[in-house]
Formats: sequence, structure tokens, C-alpha cells
Amino acid sequence: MKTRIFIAGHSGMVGSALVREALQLGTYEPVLATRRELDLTDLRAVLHFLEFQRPDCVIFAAAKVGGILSNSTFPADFLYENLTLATNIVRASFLVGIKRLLFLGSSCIYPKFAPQPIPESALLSGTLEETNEAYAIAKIAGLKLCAAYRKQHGVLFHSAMPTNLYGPGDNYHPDHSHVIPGLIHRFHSAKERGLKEVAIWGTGTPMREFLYVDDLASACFHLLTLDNPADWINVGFGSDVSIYDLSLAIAKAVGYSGQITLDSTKPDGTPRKLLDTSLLRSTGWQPQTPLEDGLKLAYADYQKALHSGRLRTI
Ligand code: GFB
Repeated sequence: MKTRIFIAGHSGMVGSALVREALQLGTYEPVLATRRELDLTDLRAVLHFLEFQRPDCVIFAAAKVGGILSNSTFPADFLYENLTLATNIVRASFLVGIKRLLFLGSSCIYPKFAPQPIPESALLSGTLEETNEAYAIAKIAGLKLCAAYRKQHGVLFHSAMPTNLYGPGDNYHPDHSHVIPGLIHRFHSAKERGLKEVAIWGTGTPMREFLYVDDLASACFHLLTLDNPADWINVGFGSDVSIYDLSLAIAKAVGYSGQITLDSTKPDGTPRKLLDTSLLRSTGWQPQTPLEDGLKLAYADYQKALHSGRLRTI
């Protein structure tokens, strides 16, 4: 019999990768609800849905996400929405007797000046990066809520902390997106319009680690096979790149050959956040998609979405 898994947030970039992976594995039956069918910010509605569906387990991929500018402009939305989603889904899962839940957080939960690569033990050891403090606090609360239910009630609620993600179904909003979709969009538009230069935000010196979203999905289903996973486990690629070098790689993938300049009026954010992934690797998982290959796949998806009129820009 297949394992019935509720993928909360299945229409987002991460959620749709999880659905693809579940179907490909063949041993899972995804349980899904669109935003219109289920308002995850309504605890009663979530309870009712789970009572009716009775899935065997839950993956928590629902989140309000955005890039550095969006996070720093709308902190109330990021904190309130993500906190509400976490409390509702974790609480409702517990109340209906679900025994296993995987909560997805983010590498921004770690302190701004954490040791690099960042081990899981760095959590709450220092001050957070201010541009994404609101999102980070909601994700820390969610992770701790899962650990608390596990400790107090013996349910297997545990968490994965992915590094910066990219891939099919990303949000390409020019201001609110993350750096990879933002620059894919900007370089593509500049190529189409024959622009001689494109500005990237900040100094270009921050270092970031990027994981292709299908690799995250495979890590999540791997984590669900572990009998006694740590309360939270880092999921990363294993190496990072400067934003300037990333922009060169994106320009190459897109086929843009103009000049790249720096817009120093925009924030840099945290200087570096490379995850220590030795714990996850010790359980037998590793990523499959090098950045160069992932960027080509992401650009192909961008073009497909653009031409079919289903490009996400919200
Ligand atoms: O991807 P990004 O917005 O997220 O920015 P963070 C990464 C870096 O790329 C920053 C630079 O140093 C940006 O200044 N950058 C250069 C750009 N050009 C661009 C551009 O056109 N768009 C964007 N967005 N950045 C986020 C958090 O931080 O990381 C979230 O805000 C979340 O909470 C996510 O955790 C994973 O890595 O700085």
C-alpha cells in the first residue's frame, strides 16, 4: 500500500518538486489541496481537512518566501504568515494523530556571523541577519515547535534546513524574487532588448550556496526514510559562489554578453551562509545537480513559462 503524504504548499516551487519526486518514487500517494480548497492560515480548516483525508505523514512546504528586498520590506507579512502556517499545520497534524511530519525551514535561521560551513549546532548562538530576521524567527519557531512536540508527545516531527534554492516554478518578480530568478529575468530581458549593461544588486562579494530544487525534494524523501533523524538537518550543495561569479554563470546560461555593473544602493545581506552538510551526507544522501546544469534547466523552465504565459511574478 502507498504512503499517503500531505504536501502542504504543493503549488510552489518546492511543493511541486516534492510532488514530482513522490510520483517518481511510486511508493507515495500525494494528498493535495489548492489554496482555494484549503486556507492553511485557518486552523479549523486545516484540522477538518486532515481529519477527512487522514494522510500517513505530512511535508510542510507552505511558506511566504521572497528575496532580500521582499523580506526586508514586508517583515510583518513574513513573520505573521509563516508563524501562522507553522502553528496551524504542526498543531493540526498532532491533533489528528499524524505520527510523522517534515518541516522545511531555511539556512537564514543561523546567525549572521556563524562559523562557516554552518553546523546545525550554530542555531541561536548569535544575532540574525537583519534583512531576513522576520522570516528566520518564524522558521526557528516552527523548527522548535516540531522538536517540542517530538519531545513532549513522542511524535516524529522533524525539520530540514535547505540552503538557497532555485529551479522550475520559481518566482521571477523583478524586485521580490531571489537572486537566481531575478537575474535570469533581467539578463533575458536585456538580451531581448539588446541592452549593453545589466546591474546586479549590492557589491557582488557575498557568498551564497545554491541547491537545485529537485535535489532538495530527493533529500526530503530520503529524510523520511530515517528511523531517528536529528531534530533539524542541513540540506545544502556543499560549496558556494560569489554573487558576481554567479551573475557571470547566469549570463552565460542565458546567452547575455553585455557588461555587468553593480547597484550599490541595494543590500548585500549576510556575507556568507554555506551549510555544513556532513550530518546529512553521513546518512547516505548527496546532491546530483551541479550549478551550471541547474542554471540551464532553470532557464529552460523560465523560457517555457514565459512563452506559455504562466510565468510566476508575484
Ligand atoms: O537571493 P537573495 O535575495 O537572498 O539575494 P538572500 C542573494 C544575494 O544576491 C544578495 C544579491 O547579496 C543580493 O544583494 N543580488 C544581486 C540580488 N542581484 C540580485 C537581484 O537581482 N535580486 C536579488 N534578490 N538579489 C534570502 C532571505 O536572503 O535567502 C530569505 O531573504 C531566504 O529569507 C532566502 O532565507 C533563502 O540569500 O540574501
